[in-house]
Amino acid sequence: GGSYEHIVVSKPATGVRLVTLNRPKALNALFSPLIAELNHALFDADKDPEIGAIVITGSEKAFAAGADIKEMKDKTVAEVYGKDFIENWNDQTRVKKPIIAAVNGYALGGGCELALMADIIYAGEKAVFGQPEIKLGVIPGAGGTQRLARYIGKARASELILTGRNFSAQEALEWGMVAKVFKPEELVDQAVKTAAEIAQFSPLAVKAAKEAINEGYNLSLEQGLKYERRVFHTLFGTEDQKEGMAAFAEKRKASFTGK
Ligand code: CO8
Repeated sequence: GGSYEHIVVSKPATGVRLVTLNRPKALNALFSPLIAELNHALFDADKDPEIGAIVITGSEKAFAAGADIKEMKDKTVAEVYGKDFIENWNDQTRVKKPIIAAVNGYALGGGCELALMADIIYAGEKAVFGQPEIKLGVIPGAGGTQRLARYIGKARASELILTGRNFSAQEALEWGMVAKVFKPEELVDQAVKTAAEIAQFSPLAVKAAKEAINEGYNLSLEQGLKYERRVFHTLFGTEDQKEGMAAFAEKRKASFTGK
């Protein structure tokens, strides 16, 4: 990852790619060059057969304090609409491998939305989430009004988005937006540990599980169940299914190959 300026990329465990947002002077405010690097790193990990899961994190002070207000403030409609401003900011959602967002510190505006695009959010005890866009004369633009409302419910999302108030890791945990909360200094290690656990399973089954969960969000329950069953059936064509079930019957650890 030596070619990146605003992120740091590493391999902290077998099968895991860790992407650390690294624009400390602006609290990891998201601007186009950072998003371009993030997307590059994510698609690179998605293609890499050695990688089974991805962790995105920031610093202890900030996961990301939102879109870069200084970059945005003078833009006109002709520029933002005409040039599809932030159109590629949700490219993360096209990544097929599981992504864990490990959130310490501020995850505000686009930072909160970036976390909401991940498959799993782990938070540090002192994480601060929020969609403060209303205070800037705009609204969330990358899923805040959509994903947040679906994940924590319309009433809660409306209260947060309309007041712009921050919310805590504890609230996010109670509402089911965050999967687990850890001590700030243990957060990234725990996220990496979970990612490593996921990475040891069949990459085909992992990909299928993520796909079925996400597909279901856009479908009725009946369509979603049908989709799930088809994907479930398809996995019986894999060597990994044979290996996984044979290993259980033979009381040994399965060794998956992605075939
Ligand atoms: N944009 C640009 N610069 C920022 C941002 C930001 N969002 N957040 C912080 N910074 C900069 C500050 O300007 C400051 O720079 P400088 O030292 O040059 O003055 C530096 O980071 C440190 O910040 P503070 O001095 O303010 O640090 P504090 O600890 O006092 O406060 C806060 C931290 C509370 C996080 C504060 O910085 C803050 O309120 N930031 C703005 C939060 C915000 O409103 N975010 C929403 C932005 S709008 C948005 O995200 C729209 C989403 C669009 C889609 C995105 C798709 C992914």
